[in-house]
Order: sequence, then structure tokens, then C-alpha cells
Amino acid sequence: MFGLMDRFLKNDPATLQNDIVNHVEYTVARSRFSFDDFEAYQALTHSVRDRLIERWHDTQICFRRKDPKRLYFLSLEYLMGRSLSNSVINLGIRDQYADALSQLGFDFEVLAEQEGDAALGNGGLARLSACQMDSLATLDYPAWGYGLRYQYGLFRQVILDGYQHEQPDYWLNFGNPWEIERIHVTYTVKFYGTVEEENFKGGKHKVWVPNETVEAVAYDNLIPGYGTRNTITLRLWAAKPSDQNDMESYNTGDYINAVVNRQRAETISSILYPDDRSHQGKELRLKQQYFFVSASLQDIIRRFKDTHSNFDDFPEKVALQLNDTHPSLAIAEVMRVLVDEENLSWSRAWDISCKIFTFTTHTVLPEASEKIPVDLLGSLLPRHLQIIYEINFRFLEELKKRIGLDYDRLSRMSIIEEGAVKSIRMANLSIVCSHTVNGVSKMHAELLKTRVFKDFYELWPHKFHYKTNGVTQRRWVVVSNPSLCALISKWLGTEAWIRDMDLLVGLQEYATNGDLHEEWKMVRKVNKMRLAEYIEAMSGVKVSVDAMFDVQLKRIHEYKRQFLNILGIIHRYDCIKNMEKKDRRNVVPRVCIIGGKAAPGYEIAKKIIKLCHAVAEKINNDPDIGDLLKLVFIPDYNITVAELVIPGADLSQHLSTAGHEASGTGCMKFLMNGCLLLATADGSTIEIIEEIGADNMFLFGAKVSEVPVLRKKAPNLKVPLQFARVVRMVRNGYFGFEDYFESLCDSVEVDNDFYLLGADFESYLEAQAAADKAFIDEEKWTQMSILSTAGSGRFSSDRTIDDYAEKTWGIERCRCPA
Ligand code: 26Q
Repeated sequence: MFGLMDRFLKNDPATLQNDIVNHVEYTVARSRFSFDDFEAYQALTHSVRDRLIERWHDTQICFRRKDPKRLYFLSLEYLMGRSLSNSVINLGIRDQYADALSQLGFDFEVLAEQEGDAALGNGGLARLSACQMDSLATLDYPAWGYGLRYQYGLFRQVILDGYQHEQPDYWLNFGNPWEIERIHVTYTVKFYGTVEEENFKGGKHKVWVPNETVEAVAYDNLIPGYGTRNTITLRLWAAKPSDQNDMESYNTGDYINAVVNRQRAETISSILYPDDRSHQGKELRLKQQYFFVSASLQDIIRRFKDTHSNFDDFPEKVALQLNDTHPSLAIAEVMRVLVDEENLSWSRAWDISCKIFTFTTHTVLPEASEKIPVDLLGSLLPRHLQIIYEINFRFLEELKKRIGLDYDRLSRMSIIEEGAVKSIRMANLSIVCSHTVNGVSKMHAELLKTRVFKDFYELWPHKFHYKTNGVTQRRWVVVSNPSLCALISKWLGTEAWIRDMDLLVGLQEYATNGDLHEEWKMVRKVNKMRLAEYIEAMSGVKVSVDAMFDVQLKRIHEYKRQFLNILGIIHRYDCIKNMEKKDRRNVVPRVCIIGGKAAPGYEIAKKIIKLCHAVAEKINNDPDIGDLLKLVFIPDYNITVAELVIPGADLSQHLSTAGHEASGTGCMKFLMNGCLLLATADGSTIEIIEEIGADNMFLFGAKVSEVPVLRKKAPNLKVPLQFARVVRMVRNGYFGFEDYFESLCDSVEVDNDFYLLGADFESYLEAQAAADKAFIDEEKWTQMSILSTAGSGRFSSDRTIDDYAEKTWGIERCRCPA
């Protein structure tokens, strides 16, 4: 054991340099005298990885020794983006690495650009999981994230002639230095087959006899906390063929088919499903869900059994968090394991299950909630279907005792939906078994209580809570906006805000300070220059940094109303065109930036992307317009693009029809970076108003309570003339492609305008005019910008995670000694 204790890797530049060169030679296997940027990047990541592993080991030893209650975060999606900068910043050794590299003739930032995004998720929900992992590590919580290691992440968006095309994201092509393959952490996952009855202790016992098996192999991704040694695990499962299948096939002599079938097993974890509800009811998606749930639970139960023998202790040691309904088969699986394999009675097993599960929902629309056809589940997982039926039977019996024979209500609350396609309502299953159900903003929780889950709220009001989402300031300020980060620390006289965002209110004191204003404007300008360079490189459009950079970045969805933004831009263009030359001097120049992906099967969303390009083509090439107005579409929006664009935005748009965005987290990132918001009072913006005040942002549109009223009145409403005019321009082919845009235009006609673009249009233009007016007054604008950052403390995911830990999961911090 001699010397084992002082093996810690040192972090001075000389040691780091030596480490990097060693990895060039022994890991990357290149000559230490000649290696390029990518090879240097590979060596660098391995050197960082070594340090992560060291801390990770210490953290795991500490968790094992203290044996605290653990949180298991179950999510089918994580949008991690890049890891290099985030890791070295959280480890506190970015500058040392930069020094070491510069002595070797390399630039840290250039090497960081070599990394691709890990995009194992669709959008808001998936990025939220990533932010929450960062906070869990930073706040020293004993937590594990579980997910799937998709071979193909979210599709790449390629724009050809203004149309979106999807390309596969084979992100593992160049290797992934951040993961550790654990070939010994492998579990068998089973599918299909039948349920048989066996005699057991004088009674009958159900046994599932599956007939397909697949292996789940663990890949660990290490998540370092900031300002702590704690480093936690995100364990992702990959599907591998199982040898058990082979024996049979070889016996039949069909060798080729056997190998082909082996390959088929791997498809389970091969592809991330795009967030497209039309994909519901697909067998492969269901297989993914169960594969994930089964492997994770085997791992969790194995860890519990290492130190415990009585399942009554399970709830004291384990919290299982369901990130939306996607992992909710875990409920049936826990019941199956406890009853069928561990031989607990149903009621004891149910009691334990109800103490461990908590459920967060991320959607507003009841029609968007997940349903699994009974036939599909019955064939893939026959025993689980029986268990869900049993859960439902017992639940309905209890319910009848409480509410009597109110059949309408009973059928609404049933876990089984009767109808053309008999299905399992995964949200109902999750609510019945979870001790806590939460929405992701105050408004969202209200909608859950009064509309979506009203019946359940009336039955179990104590279960319902809200936890307003947050984002991690480490990624969204420290990594992505280093100059703003330095400025904030300078004026607050401390870096402590990086672990305690409430300290940002300290900036309020300087909101009118002239020196801060100068420095603030300078930081913002440099970020805008960086963004302008990117825009030119990517689209060839030259933009002026004196213009207002007006940004809308998010998945393309009708309810998010990118179409409203584009119609507003057309209106602006039309106004400038019809102005006398001398009046054009008063126009506030704008660069409008839109980015986002449309689900591959979402036709209307794809038309919105095409319209954006058609309008951009017209405006950007109109010599009358010049720098007064530019429109650019940023292709292939992802985490890395967001890190570049957000710090350079003056104004960001969050236009969802009120009552449709459960929370929204993009707005929080813009807010932290001192970008002003133009928004509807929806989701989390309602709480942003509480923090920074309505006069520090540009609000417009119908309120949540007005939306249903407007929808009733809509067919008789008078369409504002300006709205009719811009829609007509699109319809009549002013931007070309009139046939293609016809259905898009139809979707906002008076009797059809579900998302109320027409009804909100005037108010939208007024908010835009207010933004123009504020932008001219530089001092006012800068003050609003400082106050936005100063008021963003509540939207740190640290606050959200502390709240979950205390009130929902019942876990305590467990800090690994330095
Ligand atoms: C469903 C069935 C089949 C295939 C995919 C899906 C699927 C996948 C992803 C359904 C939904 C999602 C993602 C939902 C989501 O991102 N919701 C967003 O969650 C954010 C974090 O809470 C909120 O801020 C957003 O308001 C909410 O839209």
C-alpha cells in the first residue's frame, strides 16, 4: 500500500503539460513531437478525465461509507452539450490548463472547439436534466442519473433551399473520451413470452417466462460539482446482444440469422425518438423505455442489497424520480420484482412503491400525454400489463369508496382508457403511485390542479406541488460568457455567486453606476461581435453590431409562435418600405435571429422554417432596407450554438400562447446574460415578472385566463387590419411558394386561429415598439439589462434542486472531504 495515499494528481501547469504529452504518446498514440489540434484535444480530455476519475472514486467511497438515502433520477433524455470547458471550470483548473497548453503552442479555446455536442435529448426537458445533474453534483447530493446511451442523438438539421432536412447524428464516430465503459456492469433485460402459474408455499404464484433477452451495458459519465470534490455518475445503458439467444439459434443451424438477430438487439438503444407525439404507440420506443427501466432498477436494487436485506428499509435509502412519464414503467417493474421475485405481499410491495416514487410532469396539454396501447404492452411485457390492471383495479375500488359510483369520474381517472385503442394512461399510473406530483412553474401547477389533473387534485391535494425550473449558471454564464462572469465577480467583489445565485441582487446597487455601464456595454458588444462573425461565416449575411440583436431560439412549435415573430418582421419590413426616406432615419436597426428544429413529421413547423428563409431572402437582398433590418435563420440549433448566441442577444422572444408553455427555461438563460425579454405572461415568465418587475421587460398578449374566452369569441372577432395584410402578403406569394404556405396561412384564419396569433398581434407590435424606444435610450437599456441579471438568482437550478431534495426526495448533502 506504500504511497497509495499521496497519489493525487497535481494541477500545476508543468504537471498538466507532462500529462497531456504522455496522453498524446500513450493514449492517442501519436508522436509527442508532432500532433495536431484534434490529437491535442484528445490528449487534453484524457488528462481531464483522469482527474475526474480520481474525484469520482473518492466521492463513491464517501457515499458508500456514509450510506445516505440516494436519489435516482430516471430520464430518457439528457442534453449535455460539450463537456471539456464545463469540466475544467468545475474542477477549478481551466487557467492552469490554458497555461500548460500555451507553452505547448496550443490555445485552449481552439481545442475546446474540437468537441461535438452530446445531444441525447430533444429540448427543454432534456437540457433541464443536464442542468439538474450539474446542481446535484455541486450541492453534494448523493445522486445518480440514469439514461440511455443512444448511438444516434437528436438529428442534425440541414437547410437546403430553405427547407429542413434531417441527418443522423452519429456522435460516437470520433470516440467519446468522457464515458467509461463498464463491461462488468451488465444486466439481462427480458421481453415478450407468457405468464405462467406456479405452486408456491401452498398457493399460486405468477411467473413471467420471457422469450427474448438483451444485455444492458453501463457507460458512466462523470459529473463534477463546482467548488467541491464531489463527482457523481450519469449511467447510460447500451444494448448488446445476449449469448442466451444464440444457443437456440445455433441449434437450428441458422448461423447467419443468428448473427443478424444479434445485431437487432443493438437497435434498442440506437436512436433517440424526436419529440413527436405521432410516434406514440411504437414498439421500439416501448422497448427502449422498459430496457432503460429494467437495467436501472436491477442496478439500484443490487446496490441496496449490498448493504441491506429488508425491503422495508428501501424507502429510507432510495428515492426514484420520474422525469415525465417516459420512465413510468418503473412502477410496474418495482412491483413485479418485489412481488414475483422477492416474494413480498402485494400490499407490502405497494406500500414501499408509493413511498419511493415522485413524478414531475413537463406538459400542459392533456392530449400530449403518453398512452401505451394495451395490446402492445400485453405482447411485449405480459406480466407488467397484469400488474397495471391489478393496480388499477385496487385503485378504482378505493376510489369508489371515496366518491361513490360516479362513472364519468371513475372512467376519467382510470389508468386504462377504453375506446377505439384501449390504452394505458401513463400519467394516471404515475400519479397513483407517486407520493409527490409536481409541475415546473407556478402557473403550470395551477393548470394541473384546475384542469389537467383536477380529479386527482381533488382526491389527493397534498400530493400536488410546483417546483419552478432553473438552469445552471456554471454552464450558462461561467462557461459561455466568461467576460460577463469576470465583470459580475469584480463588481460583487466575490465569485461566491457561482454557488449562490441569490448574491446577484448585489448588482442592483450599481444599476445606475456609470463605470459599470461602460464595462457592461463593452462586454455585451464583444459578445455581439463574436456572434456577428458567426452569422457571417454561416449565412454570408453581414450584420451591424449597432443594431438590436433580437433572438428567438427554441424548438419550432405552433404554440411557441415563431410564425408570429415572422409576421411581425414582415410588418416591420412593410412599414419601412412604405416610409418616406427621411423617416427611415428614426428606425431602430434590427438583426432578427431565429433558430430551432422542427420534429421530422411536423409539417406546419417545417413550413415556418421555410417561410423564415423566404422572408429573409427578400429582406436581406432589398437595397431599400440595408442595415435597418436583417433576418437570419441559425441552422442546427444545439447547446453549443446556444452558448454562443445567448450572450450576444439584446432582446429575446418568448411568444407562447398563454397557458401553453409549462415553464420554459431558455428565457432564464437570456435573463442571466443581461438580455431583455419580450414575452407573454406564460410559464416561468410569470415568475420572472415577479422578480424583475413588468417594467424591466416587454410583455404582451392575452393572459392565461383570457385565452379560453378569446377562443370562444374568436370566430366573431375582428381581425386587425395589419394582421390581415401581412398574412395576405404570404398567401399571395409576395415571398414566393404561395401553394406551399397555403396551409400555414389557413392555420391563422379567424375561425381556425387556435393559438391566437391574430388576437395577440396588435399587442405584440406595441411591445416591439416599446422595445425599440427603450433601445434608443442606451442608459435606460443598460440599466434594464443589469437589473435582468441581478434579478435572475431565483432561476438557478441550485434553488430548484435544494427544494426537491428537502421537500420531495428527503435526501441530505453528503460531501466528500477535500
Ligand atoms: C413522447 C412520445 C414519443 C416520443 C417522444 C416523446 C416526448 C419526448 C420529449 C415527449 C415530450 C418530450 C419533451 C418535452 C419537453 O421538453 N417539455 C418541456 O419541458 C421543459 C422543462 O420542464 C419546460 O420548460 C417546457 O415548458 C416544456 O415544454
